[in-house]
Amino acid sequence: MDDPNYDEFGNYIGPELATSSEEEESDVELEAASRPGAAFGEVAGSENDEEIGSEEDAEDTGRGPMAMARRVDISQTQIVLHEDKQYYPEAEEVFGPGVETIVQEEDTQPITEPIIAPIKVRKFQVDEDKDLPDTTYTKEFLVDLMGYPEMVRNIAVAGHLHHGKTALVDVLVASTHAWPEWDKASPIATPVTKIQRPNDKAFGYTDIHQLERQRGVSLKAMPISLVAQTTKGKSYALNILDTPGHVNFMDEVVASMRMADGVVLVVDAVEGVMASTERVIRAAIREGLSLTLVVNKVDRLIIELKLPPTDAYYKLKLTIEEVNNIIADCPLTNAALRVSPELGNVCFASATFGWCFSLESFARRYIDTWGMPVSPKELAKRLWGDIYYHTERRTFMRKRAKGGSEAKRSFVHFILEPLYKIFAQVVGEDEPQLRVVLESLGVELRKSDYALDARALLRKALSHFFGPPTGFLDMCSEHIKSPLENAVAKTEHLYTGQTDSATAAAMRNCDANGPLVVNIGKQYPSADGTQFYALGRIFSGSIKTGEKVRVLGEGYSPGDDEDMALATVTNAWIYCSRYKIPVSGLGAGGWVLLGGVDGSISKTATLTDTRVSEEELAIVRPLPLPSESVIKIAVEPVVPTDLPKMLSGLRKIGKSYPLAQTKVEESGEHIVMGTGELYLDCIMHDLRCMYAEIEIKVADPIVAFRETVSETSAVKVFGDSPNGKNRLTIISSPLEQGIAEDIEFNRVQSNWPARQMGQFFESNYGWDILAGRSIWAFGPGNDGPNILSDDTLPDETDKVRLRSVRDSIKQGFQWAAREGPLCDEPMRGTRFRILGADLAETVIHRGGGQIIPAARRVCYSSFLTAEPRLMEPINFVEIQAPADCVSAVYTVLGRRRGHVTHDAPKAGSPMYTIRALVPTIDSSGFETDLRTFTHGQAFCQQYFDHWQIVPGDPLDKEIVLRPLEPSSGQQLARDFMIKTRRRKGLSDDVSIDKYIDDITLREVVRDLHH
Ligand SMILES: Nc1nc2c(ncn2[C@@H]2O[C@H](COP(=O)(O)OP(=O)(O)O)[C@@H](O)[C@H]2O)c(=O)[nH]1
Ligand SMILES: [Mg+2]
Repeated sequence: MDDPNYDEFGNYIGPELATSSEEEESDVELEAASRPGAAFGEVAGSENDEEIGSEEDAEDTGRGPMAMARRVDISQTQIVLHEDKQYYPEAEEVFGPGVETIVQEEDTQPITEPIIAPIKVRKFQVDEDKDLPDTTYTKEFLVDLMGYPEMVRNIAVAGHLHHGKTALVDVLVASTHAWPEWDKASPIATPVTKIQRPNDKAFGYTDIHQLERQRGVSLKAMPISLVAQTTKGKSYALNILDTPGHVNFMDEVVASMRMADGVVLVVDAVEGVMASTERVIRAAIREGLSLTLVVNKVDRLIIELKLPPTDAYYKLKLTIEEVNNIIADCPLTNAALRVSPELGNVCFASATFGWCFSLESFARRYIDTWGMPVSPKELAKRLWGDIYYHTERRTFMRKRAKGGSEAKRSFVHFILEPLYKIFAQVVGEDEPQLRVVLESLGVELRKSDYALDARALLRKALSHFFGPPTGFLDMCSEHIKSPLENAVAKTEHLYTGQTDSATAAAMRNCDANGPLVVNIGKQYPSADGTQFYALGRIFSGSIKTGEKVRVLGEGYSPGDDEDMALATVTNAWIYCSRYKIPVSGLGAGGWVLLGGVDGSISKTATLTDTRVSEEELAIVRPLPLPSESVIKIAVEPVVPTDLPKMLSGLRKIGKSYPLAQTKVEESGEHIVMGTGELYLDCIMHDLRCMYAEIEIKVADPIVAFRETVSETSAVKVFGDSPNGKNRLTIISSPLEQGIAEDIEFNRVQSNWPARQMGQFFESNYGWDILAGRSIWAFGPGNDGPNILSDDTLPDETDKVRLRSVRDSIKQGFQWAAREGPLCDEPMRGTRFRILGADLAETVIHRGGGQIIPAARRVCYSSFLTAEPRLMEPINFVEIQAPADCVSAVYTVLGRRRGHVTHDAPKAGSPMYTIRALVPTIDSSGFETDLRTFTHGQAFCQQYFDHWQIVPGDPLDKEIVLRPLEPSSGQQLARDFMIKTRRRKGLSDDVSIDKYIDDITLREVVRDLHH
């Protein structure tokens, strides 16, 4: 600080500097000189007053004369008004006419956003909406036929994965729809032909979703309606839902069965009955539907396994018997239900070769060709079972004649041998001989057909030989009830309203003039994924476009009309997967696709019209979907501001996937729950590409847990209400095995009268009759697998007072059961018994605000004193593998805490079937692992089976968990609990003090866990 002009702080203290006006002047000068305009003497003039000023300044400084001279040089000397002056050319002059120019301010738009966005093609499905395809019937005929419920059949085609359901539907479509290259029209179909089915022309008419096409597997239940004829030439309108076979998509099957009157079960002749087949049978019987069977892929017995005809018969018979065994095993079966070819409810098919026949339709061919003097029914009866045909005597016999090789089993003689011959001839003979043979069978092919490769030629020859699948129609028309016949059963099974109301009566009569009741069972997105349409079954009345309807959601009940909305039906169609036939209205019995009503629907809904009076309003039961969504993933948008988009996407996912559930965890995580890896994968695809169109982060999959107790509470636990005037004593104990399932499957219901409840528990579980009668509630919800009962003694407790707070205690219990104390997961299989209640005298002191939290806390504390345990979901796994891979399968299972329950060769096939149980938490990636270990030779299907207690005490503080090391054995429970708590943002350990006030009691509980 030597400079005398500045003080020690660096402030200027020297003499005064030049004045501020001088400063300004010099600044302006500089500016004027540096601007190019100024140098050119401002031909273009100046932009504002200040600049005019600067020009004058410039003149003053002596550069003026030159500038003046230039200005004079300009030829345009006429005066142009300031506002008319054109300084710059217009965009049009530069770029020519017809070019749009956009002026953008710099830096106001993110660089990631294009100024002109490219046109997006939003198309996720194949459709032919432009013009309806040609069909063998007129569309009007189909619509007319829908008006006669007795001529309609509503069918769900179901079965195991890849057993040929879609291919079977293709056969029906191919016989009624114009065949021309279906798939050429669709832009997203091209990859399929490469991946799948290179030479046989099975298209997957009902597989329209982008993912279905790419992966060659059905993921959604897709409907198609068509008209087809029986062997006798009678026309029926078929509404068919082609369901997915993958176990993860059981929800779609259940939703389809809800809409249908009967199930066509498709079983692969080689693989036989598999895990999904069994589940389908059980679900169909639970829903009370008729069951018919199609044994598909019969060609594999001939071509792949090369079984001799007699053995092929045994294999087919075995498959049918397997189905019958499961039917017989189902609890609700009426003993009469059996599938067998001679009864007419079994068809044989080879969908890729385009045929499907029943015994009767085959018999008719014989009769028509050779003019046999019997009725097809009579002949058909003799074509199955231990009936033999003596070729020389030409008679049917019950027993094979001794030593006579002339007598052959009739099925083998009349059906299998000719079939084998056609296969052999087509594959083995040259064109001239083959032509003779085929023409003798009435099959005339074009010359070009003979040039096709063997498979294609076989398909042509066989589909010509068998003709349209009339046998299938016979089966459906005879063995599946029409909506009219089934209306009573369906109404009783599903309708929650008064059975004696006019609405219920109309539903039972399938009355097209009655009040409107439509059950929306599924929703379908439009091809661009922006809207949803609702597919429903019309129980009674007629739906018309333009009509106003009430939409009752699943949450609707007569006392609670929050879940009710009004909507107008904007469109009605008959839905055929790839195209929609618009209709102005449709009557009871059939299915209809509606536009404009889906706004308030999340999963299913009931539509009624205003003619149904307020008192009669009731819903059709929601889908009976058991708690199968046990795998969870947490999702989060990469860009946090995209959250609203993701939320609206998640809402759409909920509509499109019947079992998908989404919820927000306390920590703010968005959780999506699904049944398995494929299911969640499809959800994420749809969410990312179709519905939200944003990038989404996904956390590793985790599973849901349940909390339960393993002992009776060690002490009688009591708890006081916040005001200290009420004291509740509750103890908890585990429920007997099976009760939780009974409650969940509604085999016992909370609204039953006490007497019935008592009887149920007495006869099924040996409870004291009073214990059953004193049950107050199930929870959480009305069918939660926990029980609250009142076991107080009248001479100890004031029962009247206790009854007055019953609802509050129930609420406290429900709350506790929904969010257990271990890690906020629901409780399961726990019984809470109220042993004592010391309640305040005045009503005001025992209000909900006092009792609910008290009840909840006592539930928790009694729970914690009863050796609480964690339960985890266990998957059932079915693995198909060749014999030499079996040991590898064991290895993979062993690494994932799995154990084998069944291991046996599959009769009549080279494969082994291994069934095992694997904890769901260890099941992610199992399939990939299995494939790697067996070089892709093993296939597995897995689904949630049951809940099982995790070994170890979750509250044992002595267990030390080491980070990054897998826990095992008795440590697991604690490991799972702590990790779940951390994820949910809870404190690391369960604090017992939070739930128990009494200090001595706390000590007791602490001791318990040491
Ligand atoms: N050999 C043979 N293969 C078939 C037959 N029907 C279907 N397939 C094949 O089985 C696979 C699965 O068929 P798909 O209809 O998609 O099965 P879905 O899962 O039941 O719908 C496809 O590759 C079909 O080509 C059949 O009758 N014979
Ligand atoms: Mg399919």
